[in-house]
Amino acid sequence: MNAMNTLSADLLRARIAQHLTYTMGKDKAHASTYDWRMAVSYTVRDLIVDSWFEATRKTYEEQGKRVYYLSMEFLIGRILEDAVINLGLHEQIEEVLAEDGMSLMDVVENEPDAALGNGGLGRLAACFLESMSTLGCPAFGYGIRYEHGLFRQRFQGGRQVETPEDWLNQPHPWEFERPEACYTVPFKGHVDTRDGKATWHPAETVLARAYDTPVVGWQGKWSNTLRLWGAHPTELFDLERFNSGDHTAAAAPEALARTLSRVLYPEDTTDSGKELRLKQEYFLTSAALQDILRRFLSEYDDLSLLPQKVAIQMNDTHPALAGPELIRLLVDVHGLEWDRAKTIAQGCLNYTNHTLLPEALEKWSTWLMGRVLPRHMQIIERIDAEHHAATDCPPDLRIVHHDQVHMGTLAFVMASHVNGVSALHSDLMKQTVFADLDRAYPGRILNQTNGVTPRRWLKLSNPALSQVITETIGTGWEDDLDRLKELTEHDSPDLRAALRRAKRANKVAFGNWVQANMGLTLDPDAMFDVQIKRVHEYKRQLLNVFETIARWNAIRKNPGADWTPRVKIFGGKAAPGYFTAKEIIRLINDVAKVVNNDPLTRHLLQVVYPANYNVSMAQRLIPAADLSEQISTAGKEASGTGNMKFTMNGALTIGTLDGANVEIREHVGAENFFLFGMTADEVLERYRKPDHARSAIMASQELQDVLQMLAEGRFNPEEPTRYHGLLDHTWNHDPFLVASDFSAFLACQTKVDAAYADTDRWDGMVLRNIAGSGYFSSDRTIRGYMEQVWDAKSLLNR
Ligand code: TH1
Repeated sequence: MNAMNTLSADLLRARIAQHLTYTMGKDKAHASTYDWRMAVSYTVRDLIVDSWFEATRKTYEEQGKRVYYLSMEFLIGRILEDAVINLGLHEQIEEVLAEDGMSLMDVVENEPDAALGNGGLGRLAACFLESMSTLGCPAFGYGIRYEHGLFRQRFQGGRQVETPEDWLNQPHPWEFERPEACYTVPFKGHVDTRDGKATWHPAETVLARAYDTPVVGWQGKWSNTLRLWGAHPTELFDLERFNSGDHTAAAAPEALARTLSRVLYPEDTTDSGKELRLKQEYFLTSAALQDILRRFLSEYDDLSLLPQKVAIQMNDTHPALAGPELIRLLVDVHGLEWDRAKTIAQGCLNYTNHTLLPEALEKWSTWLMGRVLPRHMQIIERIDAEHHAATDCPPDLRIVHHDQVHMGTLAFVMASHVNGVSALHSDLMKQTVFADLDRAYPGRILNQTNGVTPRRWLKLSNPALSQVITETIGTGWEDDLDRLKELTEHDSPDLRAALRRAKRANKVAFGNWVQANMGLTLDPDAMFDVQIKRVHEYKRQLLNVFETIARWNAIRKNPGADWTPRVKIFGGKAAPGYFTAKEIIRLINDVAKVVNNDPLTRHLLQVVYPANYNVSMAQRLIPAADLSEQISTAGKEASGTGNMKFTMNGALTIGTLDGANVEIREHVGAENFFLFGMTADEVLERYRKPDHARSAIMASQELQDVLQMLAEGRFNPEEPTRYHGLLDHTWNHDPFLVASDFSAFLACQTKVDAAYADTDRWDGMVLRNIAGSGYFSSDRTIRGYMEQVWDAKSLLNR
């Protein structure tokens, strides 16, 4: 039973009033939404603290193994609403606020999103933290407290414009600053070696200070900690320089240090190779490992026990310096022998790979690594020499070759377990990029298919559907999502109608939001066809916008035909330096402008692209979606996690056999999934045809028409040549096979139209998608990691 349910509205009322008066210094007559939000946040936070202490106490008492999730990104979004849902306080707080004319929704929406991540990888880390708390797995998330999260996106004349994000510009009620948890992180300088002992004399140092946020699990039974590191100067301020009048120079050390935790790098799935990024990665890794060792040594004195008590997960290669750093701390600081230190480090470390795209595999020049981290460069060379000696690997399998340090190889060699994020992706790891390493270290690669937390992505974001589910199968599905299977046993016209009503209510709500924010009126009975994700060529938003243009052409040719009305909805940001992705954004906006103003078609086709897609927008949009576009080139999307959220929320998928789509299709049934396009094998085959793009274009009149319209500047008469570069790219390169999959995509979309027009058939498919989505709960994923990767035990109910 949820302990918090016994909390009376009286108690909450008193505590909120207390915080409003004494923490915020406001009386009700003058309190703003912000003041109320802070008062409610402090009240809810207070309720989490007890379970947080209790979890720490239990972990010490049971001497449990702790899991440390190291990630450069945690895309958590809003915190208050999540805590309120997990504590089951929604109704009570709603009631209390209503007495003062406030709504919980307004209060919740006053909170800025914590956007400390780019996309799937960062959001996965946030879902994992929540699931680890729900499951009572003792864990810490370690990340960076970026002052500025992912940039804000605006459209100016259809073009993406980036402005800084500013979430810390106001007090952040969820964090506890820990001035005592503070570590020195060294950089640069030189290494002296005497009698075989290395001493690093760094030229720069920065302080890493901890900021803790409690992460509460479902029903408040357990809370873990997200510990984010902020960078501070080791010497505050040069008073001598200040007194002599050089005020700017006096503040230089402070400015230098702060840049380390100033901004999140906005590259998703690409590698930028900048010195500041390397320093950020080391800053996180070193602070985390010093903290882990300090905590371990406060409880145990034998460092050989470390692998029994500590599991460290490297979220992609970004924290892959954890290998060399742990060896450095064990050898240089704690005086262990090299062999023993390396064995201990390997026993603690694990590595998750999230992409096989060559441009995303991190590499650092030996020159940069040697300059920024001279001691680590030595350690990496020795790990590499031993790896070479043990496996007799060819030169390109070495960690260091062609004057570059290959972080994927380093992470692989230093890990106990290496995992991919979907069944297909893990297989491809073994067959392609990591084939030789898999042979050299057999059994190291395993699979853990991603998942998402059903608390945020169903219970919180889709109350209408959640209510239908609870009315049908009872409560308890929230932390046992396989129970959604029971929905099929209750299949009936009534249940299908209830699902339909819930979806329609969500579509109306989203339509109202679009109306208020963009001035567009949407038809809630049209099919809401949604593609939301980072804009990247491999995700093929271009394929979707080409289909949109072809659809517009087809409707105009025969406006009286029996069309299924559609609203095509796009959302997503492009990396600021990614030229082609930004061109695609502009094209979508240009097409939207023309199509939405066509009186002949606008009741049948609308294109909507709200700016600044983020976690909160996803929470509005996914519950309102009928169709989920998961159309990446097969073999390129490691998993996808948005695809899982849509399935859970009763949207049907049109998708390729890529990433986790493969498993979604298996779980919901092939007949309830719109499959199209080449398989990963066929993609490889197709790339071997030198004229793959041109021959595919010549085979499709519809595609030729689309390209011809772009050539003529049909959507941008003010500058008709605008998309000539994109056209040339499509005709002559088409690196992600948009043309080769176009006809199959068009044909499949026709099937989607027919299915949507048959309401009862569609509703039956929706039911089977929701019922089959239980596997994609991140609770299942975390159980997999606990059993197969971390060997960690739940401490709940012990
Ligand atoms: C994403 C993958 O592209 C996606 O398929 C997967 O579902 C998600 O990770 C979670 O596993 C990645 N995001 C990044 C971000 C960076 C570098 C590589 C990847 S892969 C910065």
